[in-house]
Amino acid sequence: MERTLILIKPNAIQRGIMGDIVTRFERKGLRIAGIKMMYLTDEILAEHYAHLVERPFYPFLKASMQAAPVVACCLEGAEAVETVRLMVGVTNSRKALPGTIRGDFSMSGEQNVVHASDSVENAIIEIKRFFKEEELFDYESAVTRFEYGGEETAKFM
Ligand code: IDP
Ligand code: MG
Repeated sequence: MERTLILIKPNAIQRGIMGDIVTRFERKGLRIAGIKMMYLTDEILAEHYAHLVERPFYPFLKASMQAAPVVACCLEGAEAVETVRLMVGVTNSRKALPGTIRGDFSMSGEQNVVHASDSVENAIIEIKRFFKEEELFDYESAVTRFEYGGEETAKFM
């Protein structure tokens, strides 16, 4: 099954909506393979946002990502990367559709509550960046057969 990486950002931790965000993914039927709280170092942030380090807003982004711990979460499900990106919504929360996490919980393009991997290749890299092998759990979900149809089980599991 496909895995993706979520970071619940410091702004969400401060605002006390961490549980609401985790609940959305649980309700959707994504299995939590790993979850932990951590501070982001300069090094891990520069690696994670390598595509943005030269941008003028990077110092603001860096400060906002180090203002409190983040909660890193590895989610698993059929086509999890694409599904989670759809649930999260577009980068600028003001443009994110109602019903998405950013659309429902944020007014900001920077303080946009959550990070989600943007491709299957990046998800693999990002999961390795934030989790050790022993921090990811392969337990059996008791309700998988009620969450997916037979055809999907054959295709994705
Ligand atoms: P994404 O989080 O939707 O994948 P990216 O372009 O990868 O968007 O940007 C990473 C993060 O950098 C965003 O979630 C947001 O917090 C911040 N960011 C992106 N563009 C801007 C901007 O133009 N101004 C301020 N912050 C930005
Ligand atoms: Mg991104």
